[in-house]
Amino acid sequence: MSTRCIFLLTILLLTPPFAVPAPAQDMPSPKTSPFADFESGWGDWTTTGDAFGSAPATDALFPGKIRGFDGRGFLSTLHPRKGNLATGKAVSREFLVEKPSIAFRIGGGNFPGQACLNLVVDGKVERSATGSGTPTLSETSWDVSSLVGKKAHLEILDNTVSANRGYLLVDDIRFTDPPEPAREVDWRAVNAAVADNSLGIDLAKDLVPPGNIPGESAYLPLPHVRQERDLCVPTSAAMVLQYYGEPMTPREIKVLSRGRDYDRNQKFDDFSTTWYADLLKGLSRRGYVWQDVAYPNTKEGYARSLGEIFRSLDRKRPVLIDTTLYGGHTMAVCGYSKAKRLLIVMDPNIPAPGMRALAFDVLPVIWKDGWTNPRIHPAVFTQPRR
Ligand SMILES: [Ca+2]
Ligand SMILES: [Ca+2]
Repeated sequence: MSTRCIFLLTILLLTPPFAVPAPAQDMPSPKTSPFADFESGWGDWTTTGDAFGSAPATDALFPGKIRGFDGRGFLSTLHPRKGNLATGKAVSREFLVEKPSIAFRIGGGNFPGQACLNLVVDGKVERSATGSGTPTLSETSWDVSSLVGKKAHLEILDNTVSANRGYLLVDDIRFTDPPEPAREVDWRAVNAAVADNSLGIDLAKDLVPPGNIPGESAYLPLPHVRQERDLCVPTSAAMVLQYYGEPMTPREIKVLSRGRDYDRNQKFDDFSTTWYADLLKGLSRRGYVWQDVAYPNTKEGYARSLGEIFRSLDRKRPVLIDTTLYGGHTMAVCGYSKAKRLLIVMDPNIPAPGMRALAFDVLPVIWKDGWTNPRIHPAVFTQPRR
């Protein structure tokens, strides 16, 4: 079990049973004014140095590697050829601080003062933020209530040439009132409730697997594999591949996702998180064409995603979903029942038989990319080797 899992279980043990929070789409959203989304050129921003192209970056920069931005465009100081060695500065127009909070998404290196987003008032840096050492942007905000009424500008600096994530990623800067609620608190409540089985049902005890009736219900008998540390993605994939008749271990799949072939004689110590893009690229080397899909975290997006999962299961094809369980967890969907209004999933982080049932009403609360982008429902649609 990972440190993250232990941390969340500690919270669970200390916490009374939760009421289930409302799905994200029903929560009141704070009043916000978008300031910079980097969707259409640089706009009012002035850029200097060699870190910036003629327009903000898109996923085409390093396909699948950078996650957590909003829309298509985002600011990146990671250069397509010079990489970490590029440096530069982007400066916004001046604005009046009118709302008590500035929210944004930020990622990249953790180099305070060297690679950072700064709020500058009267020539002085009043607030500053960095990435946390990962290529994923996450939600952050500043309380600027003490600066309301002042003129300010933002600057995004990269003076570092470090090989260890010497770059910064920024997107979706908003002025907001009141400060946005910390989303993580809701995730923990949901994680705890799911781990407590007040949302999930232990299928082995309570539920008879439904029959395969297209459009109504399905159940695919995936073998259960227990994960090591943070290997939930390769382990979920291993369960699906075993179901398809290709026994591959999670370690083999993890190494494949790193672009290498597994060698039993080499020491294995890579228990890091696996990105879907890397998984798909690795498995494609073995002839598997799996598809990574992100549905909008809206009522319409959720309805569409459920319909597509039903169709995939009707065709005997399991689906992987990324959830906020345990702080970020992938499981394999192997069944559904419209009559009982639930999906059946194989959870690699609980003992065999490892099945959970997730109610349709609860699923959208936990089916999110909790690390980088809670606005999407991420899924991988699998299929047998071609
Ligand atoms: Ca954007
Ligand atoms: Ca740099």
